[in-house]
Amino acid sequence: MPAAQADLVRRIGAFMSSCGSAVYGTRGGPWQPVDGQYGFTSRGDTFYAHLLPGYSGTSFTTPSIGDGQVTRVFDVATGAALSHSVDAAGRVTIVGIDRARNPEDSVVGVVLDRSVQPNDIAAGRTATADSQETGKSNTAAKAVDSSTSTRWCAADGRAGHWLKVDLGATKPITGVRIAWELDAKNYRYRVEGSTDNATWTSLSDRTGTSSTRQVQVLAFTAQARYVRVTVTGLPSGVWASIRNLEVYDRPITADVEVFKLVNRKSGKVLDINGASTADGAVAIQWPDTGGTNQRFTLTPNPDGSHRLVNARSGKLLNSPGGSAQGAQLDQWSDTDSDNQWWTLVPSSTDGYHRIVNVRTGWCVDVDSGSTADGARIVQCPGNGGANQDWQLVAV
Ligand SMILES: [Ca+2]
Repeated sequence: MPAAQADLVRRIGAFMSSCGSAVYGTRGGPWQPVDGQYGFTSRGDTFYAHLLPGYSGTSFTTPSIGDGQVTRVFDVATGAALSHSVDAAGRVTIVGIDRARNPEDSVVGVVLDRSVQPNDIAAGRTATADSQETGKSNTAAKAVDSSTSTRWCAADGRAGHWLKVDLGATKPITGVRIAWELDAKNYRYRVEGSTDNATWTSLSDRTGTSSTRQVQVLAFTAQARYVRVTVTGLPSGVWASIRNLEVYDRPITADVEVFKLVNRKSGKVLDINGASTADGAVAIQWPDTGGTNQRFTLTPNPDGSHRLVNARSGKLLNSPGGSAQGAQLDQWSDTDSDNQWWTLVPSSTDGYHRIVNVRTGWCVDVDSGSTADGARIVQCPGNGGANQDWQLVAV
């Protein structure tokens, strides 16, 4: 159980007698909690949404459950059924939640028609690669054998090599988990999908990542039979080598990396002002305090752009709808709109990116190149300035 989930559980007292089934024998997930607002646990075919005092209201919408179907939604304390609806993206909205009975943790149970925790649908399938280190038996098949003690490795240390798995049929897929051979190395890569092994669609572009995590989880939505990982960049002396390539057909435990966004000009980080959780709270720069209002996860979109999700509020970095050049950026609830989608474009300075809005094409910019605490984060056309260069630092 992740630390944030464990902390949530520790805060729970008397309610255990009525809601213990939502904690005992469960695991954290399938999604990341949002600080002080809500978290999730799951067991078997049921997941539990825990609404905390920092979350207001009697309705709640979950992240997407993929192609799972809801069979029942209930108040865990009473067992009473709750009304719900599921939108086209698979998000479940539950209404009429009793927040008064257990205000420290109001728990809702959602039963699916299948187990909540997904299976790795690449396991045991046919894997191939353009190159493999056969002399050491580091073949492509070793990447889909469900063992992290074995691995695929290319036959030389060059970039450009790829690994591909055939899932046997076209399926809805929701993400991959890649375990690289080595920890603390910056593997750069691209994940693509295909239904015919001929035409490929980008599912996640990590060609500019600065992450050095050994295990990386990428979430997306696609239909694919073939999934291919192409290694596009390697540190000196490191070879393209994957211990496991796992593919999922349902939402996966969002063991997603958390980043801070460091400005090249000021050295300060992108911050949601006042650690607010409200829609419309503005973005500023501030010295790194380690606060979760300065931390973001990146949720990939099908077009290769990302949503930047604030770790404190769960809301998205947002170009206010219809706003002009120079307008200040803010956070807003996810509206599934491209003014909340951002493309990471490698900067001319190695290790930095411009963060470009999909709707406007304007960049995330520290107003007037200020280095002051509290300077506004605005949107401006790209000009190559250091105040538009951001380093994504995994924390
Ligand atoms: Ca393996």
